Amino acid sequence: MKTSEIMAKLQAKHPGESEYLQAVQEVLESIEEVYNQHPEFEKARIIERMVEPERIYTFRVTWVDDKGEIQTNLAYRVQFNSAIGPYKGGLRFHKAVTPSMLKFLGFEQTFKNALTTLPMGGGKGGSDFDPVGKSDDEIMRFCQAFMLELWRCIGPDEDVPAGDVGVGGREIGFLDGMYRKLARQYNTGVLTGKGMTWGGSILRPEATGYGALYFANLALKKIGKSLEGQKVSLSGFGNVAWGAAKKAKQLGAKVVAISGPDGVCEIKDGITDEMIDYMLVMRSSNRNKVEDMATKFPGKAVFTPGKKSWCVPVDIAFPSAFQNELSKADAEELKKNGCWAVFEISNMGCQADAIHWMQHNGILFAPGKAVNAGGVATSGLEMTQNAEHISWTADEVDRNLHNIMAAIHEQCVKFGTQPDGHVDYVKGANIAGFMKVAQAMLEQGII
Ligand code: 2IT
Repeated sequence: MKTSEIMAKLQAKHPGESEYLQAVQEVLESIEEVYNQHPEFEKARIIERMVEPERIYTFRVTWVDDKGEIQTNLAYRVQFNSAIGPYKGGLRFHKAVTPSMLKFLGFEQTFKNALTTLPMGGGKGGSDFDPVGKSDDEIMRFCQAFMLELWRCIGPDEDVPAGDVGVGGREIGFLDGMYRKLARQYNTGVLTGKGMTWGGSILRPEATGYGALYFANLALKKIGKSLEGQKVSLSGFGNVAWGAAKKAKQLGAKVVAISGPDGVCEIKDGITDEMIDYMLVMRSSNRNKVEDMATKFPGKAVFTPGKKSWCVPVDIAFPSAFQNELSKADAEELKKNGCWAVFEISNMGCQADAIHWMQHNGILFAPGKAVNAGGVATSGLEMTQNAEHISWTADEVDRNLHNIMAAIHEQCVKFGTQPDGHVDYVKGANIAGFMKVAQAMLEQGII
């Protein structure tokens, strides 16, 4: 297998699908050498099969806005790979959603889910519905109309969606409510991220951020450091950044920046618990403006329009908002200001040349599919609790999450340790995830 040859064919077949092609390229580059040591993979054409989704549903969602006007959106569910379990992965509601974006996310999800140690295949879905400026009623009507189509494509042992950008607890509530009504199934666990009184797992809202900080702590421990006393920046102010801020603070780090599409908020003295709570209010307002933090906490949070978190001097940066949010120029600025580690919590948060640059310029870098896997792992734990008809305690969930993040870190070390002893976390995560999915596909024959 040659990455360049496979990529040339994919580019011709899927022109313009830039995010999808970027995600595939990153994985193929990492695994090429290992793949070529396994002629049985090549014989079964594993790569050619693995890079294409098993199935994509495309559907129209029509709903009525508060003015009584009829709106039409496009929606999708990409069922990427079921070799190791039912399709599992979030739903993204964002105006820029395209099949390319969901294919990249479904592809990444497949390897991420493999890393969690749990039996989950990869999937992703969503819509070009833009939640910004919508009322709660509009969000409910959209979610209901979306589920009217989606419900026939999913099932607790078939495909289990969850949240992603633009889909949090409120949206999962509306989606699950409609699913229950249509399917007449009330303990199905067909969605994860549910409310605590109706089948949700305690700590699922926090899990992506908590898991990321556990992972970072393990990677730092390996090089004789810790999070204690480090200055860190996050991007965005959504569910992921919220959980990361909470755990970073608990572990003794100082969060000095969060951001939004409108700019960055610098918090020189470190984020407080009140500010962390306020992130939730900001998200549920649907305004999508980080400036609101500065308005609420004048003098403590200072807003600069049009800037990203990466201009604030820190020790460690945690991209936690959206794909390709950190460019090579951002990486250079971070380094110039003293940053020495970047843990990607967003999916494909760093551009390809930024990753290459960081790896060659002494910045410790770990990719989203390892760092952010605690979210979907805890979704897996929610599925287990639903299947057992039981709710675990916070301690139990947290212990499991911690063990899973440690197992993911161990796999990265096993597959990513280089001859000079340093760990290439990109290679480690990609090879570990790939080997598991490839082996399963091989054993299941040509299907
Ligand atoms: O990117 C992700 O891993 C998620 N959005 C969470 C998926 C899930 O099924 O919990």
